[in-house]
Amino acid sequence: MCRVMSTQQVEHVHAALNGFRIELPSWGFANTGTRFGKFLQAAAASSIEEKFSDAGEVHRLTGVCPTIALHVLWDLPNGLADVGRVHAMESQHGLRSGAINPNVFQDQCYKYGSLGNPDAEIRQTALQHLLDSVEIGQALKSRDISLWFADGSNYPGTQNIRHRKHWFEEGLRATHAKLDAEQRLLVEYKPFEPAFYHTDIADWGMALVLAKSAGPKSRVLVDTGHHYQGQNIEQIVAWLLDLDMLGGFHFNDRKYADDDLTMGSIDPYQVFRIFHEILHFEWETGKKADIAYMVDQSHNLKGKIEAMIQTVTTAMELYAKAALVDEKVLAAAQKSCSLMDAETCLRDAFSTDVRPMIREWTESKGLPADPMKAFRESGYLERVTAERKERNLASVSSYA
Ligand code: RM4
Ligand code: MN
Ligand code: MN
Repeated sequence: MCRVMSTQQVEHVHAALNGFRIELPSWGFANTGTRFGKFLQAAAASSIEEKFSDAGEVHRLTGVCPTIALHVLWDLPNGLADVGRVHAMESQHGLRSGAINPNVFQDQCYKYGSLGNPDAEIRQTALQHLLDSVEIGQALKSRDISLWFADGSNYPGTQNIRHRKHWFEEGLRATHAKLDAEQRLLVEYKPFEPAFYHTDIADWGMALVLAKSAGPKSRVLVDTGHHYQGQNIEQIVAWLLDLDMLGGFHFNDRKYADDDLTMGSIDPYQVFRIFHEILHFEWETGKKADIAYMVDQSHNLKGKIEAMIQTVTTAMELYAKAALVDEKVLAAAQKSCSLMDAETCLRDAFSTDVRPMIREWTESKGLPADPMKAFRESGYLERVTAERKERNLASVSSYA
């Protein structure tokens, strides 16, 4: 049986938290909605300055999110010309730029796709944006270019799936060729939405094939919301780890589709199982898995900064629980097929209340023991609400 909460295990949790970082998405602080409309929040960030400020606040309170992922079109609409401003914000808010997310899904020209578009000129436009994004990444010294494509089709027979695959291979190879030695290309997959018949990069197998063909600095990005119901995500994680092809995560939770709910809100055991596969791999191989943990959420109803603080706290708790798994006992139980003992080993760790250990850890770092409470007492929300209210509530939002 597993024993939890020994001094050694507490130390193990603290060591795990020392190495734990999670990246916040700039777009998680902005007004976003469903396809039926947006409910506007008075305190939402509507400029990159405000997104940096909000993310800086979350990092100040939690200590584990020093980077902010940027979406090129939304955050650097002038491309490279905006890099100077971003540098200034980095030092002002004590953050660094994280993954650079190109946007080849929003402009009108991408109606029938970007890299997979049958029109060579549009493919070239998309490629140019990806190459510009690589340059932005270099200028910001950000490591990852994180690629998500909306490409696909809505009706059977309307597109040549194989041609589109070849165009993706070409485009990704050309993008990879522009990376410098420090950069990586992360390829994200998603089975549906906005395309509802076929999506060009629909699952981890397709992402893996494309990442492999693009070049050695490519890896697969797993967005936890981008799977069919019931799919075993931790098995995908285990395979990608074994292949040295797991580049990062977009964490969020869902009940039905790509719901972008806060991490662990629906199924915390799922996140725990993912972290467990990673920590078990590290224990067994003695290697540190080189994975970018990122949040990709859309907070329509929850207060955006509070949702982010809650997410970071949840991530730390689930990571700490996974660090409590007694790897040795588990490995022995797996080997002898002692099913009850193996499963109990996981469940003991998952059931442990790690909050006191995390509080100890945060206090030892000079961070607030309860970041949500500290946020509510800081007056930050009242201040930004007053500053941003007028502009936010004046923006219109409708479905049709
Ligand atoms: C997609 C995908 C991408 C994200 C966009 C906004 O569904 O998850 O990672 O950048 O949404
Ligand atoms: Mn994503
Ligand atoms: Mn998504």
